[in-house]
Amino acid sequence: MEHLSITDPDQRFFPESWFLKGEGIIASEKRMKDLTGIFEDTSAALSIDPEILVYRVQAHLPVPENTLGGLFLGTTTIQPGRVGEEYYMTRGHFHSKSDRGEYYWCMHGTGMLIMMSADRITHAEKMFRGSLHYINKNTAHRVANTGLVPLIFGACWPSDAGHDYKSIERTGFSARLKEKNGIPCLIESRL
Ligand code: M6P
Ligand code: ZN
Repeated sequence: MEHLSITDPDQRFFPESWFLKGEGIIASEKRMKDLTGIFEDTSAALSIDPEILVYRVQAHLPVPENTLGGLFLGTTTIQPGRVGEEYYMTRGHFHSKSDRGEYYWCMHGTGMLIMMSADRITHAEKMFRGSLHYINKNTAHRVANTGLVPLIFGACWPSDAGHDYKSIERTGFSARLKEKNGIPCLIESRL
């Protein structure tokens, strides 16, 4: 970068779709076949087309993973849908460096941010266009789309946080978000 130079940004987003474009942006998709074991109702999961798209993530990674002092930014779009009584949702994770926090904010649709502390206390925050969420360190986090349109949320997290999916694969969240009588409710997980 030259002294006194004025340049265009290397990245941008499109406010209508929150699509990210530019250098250093990666994209990934999770289809039903990638989410084996995430939903409680395994027979309902098996009855859904394995190629169905559940969510898509775009992220701007300006520095290598694990860099101390950098930030990553992502947008996640979760399709509307259910597997049995559970809503389409992200896998959910703790951070590998468990003392790193994260911000989420909702840009489109409605949903629920489900958070579980290290001592397995689970609660949820409602997500709607304009909702802002601070995820504390040592807290597992996942998002469910409870509405009928795609849920789009932004995320910003430290570049050295990492993703710990193993803990969730082993013991899950202590509660699941299920639709009961048309209303999203947190229900104690079966062991
Ligand atoms: C947000 C961020 C990402 C995460 C994504 C999907 O964009 O928290 O780090 O990868 O949501 O969540 P998960 O990886 O738990 O499926
Ligand atoms: Zn995270």
